[in-house]
Amino acid sequence: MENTEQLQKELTAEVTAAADMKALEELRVAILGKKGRITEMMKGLGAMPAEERKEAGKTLNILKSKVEEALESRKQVLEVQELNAKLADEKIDVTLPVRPEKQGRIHPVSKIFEEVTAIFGEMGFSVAEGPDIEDQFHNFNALNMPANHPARQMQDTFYIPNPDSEDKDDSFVVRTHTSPVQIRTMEKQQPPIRIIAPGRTYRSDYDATHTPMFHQVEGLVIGKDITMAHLKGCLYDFVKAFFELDNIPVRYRPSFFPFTEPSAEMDIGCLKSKNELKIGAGTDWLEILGCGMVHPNVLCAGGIDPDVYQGFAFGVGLDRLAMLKYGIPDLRTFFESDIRWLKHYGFVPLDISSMTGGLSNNGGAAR
Ligand code: 2NM
Repeated sequence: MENTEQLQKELTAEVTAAADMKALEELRVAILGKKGRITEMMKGLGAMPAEERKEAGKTLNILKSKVEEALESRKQVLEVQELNAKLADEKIDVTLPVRPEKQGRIHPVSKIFEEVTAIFGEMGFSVAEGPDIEDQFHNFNALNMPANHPARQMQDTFYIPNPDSEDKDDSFVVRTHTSPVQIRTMEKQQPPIRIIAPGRTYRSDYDATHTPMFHQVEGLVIGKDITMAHLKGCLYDFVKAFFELDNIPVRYRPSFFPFTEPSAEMDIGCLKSKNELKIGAGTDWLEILGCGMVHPNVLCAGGIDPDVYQGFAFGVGLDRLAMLKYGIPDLRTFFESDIRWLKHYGFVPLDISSMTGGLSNNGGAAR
C-alpha cells in the first residue's frame, strides 16, 4: 500500500488549494467518489490477507476522515468568500438617482391636494388638521346639526361604538366632512382665522362618483368685517388659479347647509359635448363647491362671539376636482391601487406644484 501519511499531506494540500466550490467538488469526487482515489484503495482491501487488511483498513479510515475534514473546512472558507463576492457584486448605491422607468407616480388626488394647498397658501391660508375619528359634538352638534336633525340621517354616517358608553349619542363617527377641524380651530384660536382643512372623509356610498372614503378641502375665514363679497372674490380667484384660466364664468346658486346662512353653491361655465368637457367657456354649468357665511350657532359652538365676528366657509371635493381636471371617468378606480392606472394618470414626483413654478405641470404629466 502507498505511504498514507505522504498521501494525506498531498490530498490535504490539494483540497486547501481548491480555488472555488466547483474545483472543490471535483476534488471530492476524484478522492471519495465512486471511482475516487481513496474509494479504489478501499476496494483493494478485500484482496489482502486478513492480518494486513485490519491494519490497512484502520489506516485508510483515518486517511478518509482527515480528507473529509479538510474538504469541510475548505468548503466553509469558500462559502464565506463566495457570499462576500456576491454581496460586493450586488452592492447598490442608494444615493444614486432613481432610474426613470422605475420611478413611482404621484396619485392624482395628492397632486390636486398640492395644487389646492399652493393656491390657498399663496392667499395666506394655513393648513389645519384633525382626527379621522370624531365625537358627534365636533362632527354634528357644533355644526348646527343637533341629534335627530334630518341632515344627520342623510349623511350615511359610519358609527364607531364607544366602549365606555351604551348611549348612542356617545358613539364616535368617522368624520363625514372636515368641518370638525374648523370647530377645533375656533376652540383653540380667536380670530382672525384663515385656514383650509384638507383630508379624508367617510360616508357609506359607492358608485362611479362616490366612494366610502373620499377627500375634501374645507376653508374658513373669520374676522371683524368679513362679508359675502370676500367669499366671492376668494373663490373666484381660486377657480381661476386652479383651472389655469384668466377668465372663467361663475355663478352662485342659493342652497342650504345647516352650518352656513346664507348658503350657496358655486358653478363654473363649461361646454358639455358628447365625449368632452371644456371648462371656462360655453353655455353649460358645472357645480364646483358649496359655501356660505358661517351660522352664528356654529361660531358660538366654537367659542367665538357672533356679535363681534363673522366669516365665510366653503367645502370642495378633491376627488371630483381630480376627475374634472384630469379627465378620469370613474372614481372607484382611484382606490384600486392598479399600477397601470397610476402609470397612466399619475404624476412624476419632481414636478412640484407651486404658484410660481407652474401649477399642474401638464407637460410633466406621465402620459
Ligand atoms: C361646505 C359648504 C359650506 C363649512 C362650514 C364650516 C364651518 F365649520 F366653519 F362651519 N366648515 N365648512 C362648509 C360650508 C362646508 O361643504 C360643502
